[in-house]
Amino acid sequence: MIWFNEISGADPEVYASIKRELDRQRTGLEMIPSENFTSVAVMQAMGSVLTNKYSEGYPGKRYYGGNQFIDEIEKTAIERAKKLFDVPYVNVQPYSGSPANLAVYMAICKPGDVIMGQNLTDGGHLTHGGKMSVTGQIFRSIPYHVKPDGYIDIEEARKLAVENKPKLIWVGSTAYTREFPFEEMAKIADEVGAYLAADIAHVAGLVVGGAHKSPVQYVHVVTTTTHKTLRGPRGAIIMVTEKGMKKDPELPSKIDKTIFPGMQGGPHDHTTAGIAIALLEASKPEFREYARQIVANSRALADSLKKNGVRLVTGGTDNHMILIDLTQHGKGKGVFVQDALDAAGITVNKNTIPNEPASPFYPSGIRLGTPALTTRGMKEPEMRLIGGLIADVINEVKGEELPEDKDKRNEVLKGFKERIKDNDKITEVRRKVIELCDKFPLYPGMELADQ
Ligand code: DSN
Repeated sequence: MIWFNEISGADPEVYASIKRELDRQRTGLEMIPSENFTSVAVMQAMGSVLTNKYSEGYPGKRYYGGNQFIDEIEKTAIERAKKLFDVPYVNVQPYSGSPANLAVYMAICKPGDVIMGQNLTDGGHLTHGGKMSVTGQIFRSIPYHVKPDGYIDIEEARKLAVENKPKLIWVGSTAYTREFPFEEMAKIADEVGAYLAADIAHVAGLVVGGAHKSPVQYVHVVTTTTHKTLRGPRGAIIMVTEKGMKKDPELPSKIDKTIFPGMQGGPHDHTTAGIAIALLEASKPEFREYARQIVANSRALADSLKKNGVRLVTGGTDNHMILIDLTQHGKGKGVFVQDALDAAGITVNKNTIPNEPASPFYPSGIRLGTPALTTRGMKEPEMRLIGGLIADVINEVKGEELPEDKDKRNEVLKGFKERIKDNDKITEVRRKVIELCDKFPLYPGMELADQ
């Protein structure tokens, strides 16, 4: 069956790009830990007539007419999320993770209030009070850090909380490879009377699949994106727990009002349908097996990298993610390794590491993970092979140096990108990557038209 054939006729230029992107996804190893491959059912919901509708408001309370079927879909998504995460209140309308988190702030805090979150270069997310984010500008952000071993410094977090009396504390982050300490952070939040919000965007699929502890009994609010380990469309959910309801019974209505009319207009109903489908998929026994395999793959990959001489932050992983520390080869090497892996068809992202010796733009780490490869059906033997390939690429480029001078730096990086494409080792790894990908076809029935 020819897919997206209408686009081919209507806009050959965009069609050609979609085709090239599908080919890139099929012939490469997608290892950005926040990415995944949705089911075709989720994708079809995203391309359905639901994209045509406006439905400001909530089920039964819409501003526009014609929303009877949109109401059905949104109620289904809400009920499924309540059941799957075991929470009494859910809002499925946030456009994505950043607006979801901002809505939590606006429902709970006033500008100038003290908030706490994991420091950005220690793995925290921009929206947890990062200085470049409005959340670090509207609120007085006190970041907590990780210890030299890479684990969250609970003692420091407690001390900072006692000293600064935050209104809101975030637990959960974007580049942390160990279980989130929900229970320990709850003790701190309860001690100082703060709200505790868990951002489980990265591990939501592991939580519902039983492969990561759930935050629900410990925190007041939970946010998550829906497109990472949860494997749905790009969107987000905000939840209030029983503990949150007890702290403030008005919290659900405050969050609803903050999302609409406070921050957003009409919800993206096609996304809501995709979220509903993804939640149904995530409630199946196969999804539990998927979640278990993501972590098993991550551990196998971590072991293989270590055996091949690669150093990891915290020395390993409890979840879907691994953070490579490249500082044994010098500082700021992440950009070279990312570009070389890209040329070999292995997609990862450069990332800061705790105590980053370089800069967030030219960091010294690589963040990678296994959710998308696990969706493709890869298991431990493939992870062992991939660990070796990544180590080969790192060894090939570890001697590259980043000049201090900005202009020289751009020139060197441009030259490197060109040069690395023809490197024999990279070409050999690229060939092996294609061979491996051929054994695990992605969207096998999805043919695109010749142009
Ligand atoms: N961009 C997401 C990630 O990659 O973790 C977070 O916003």
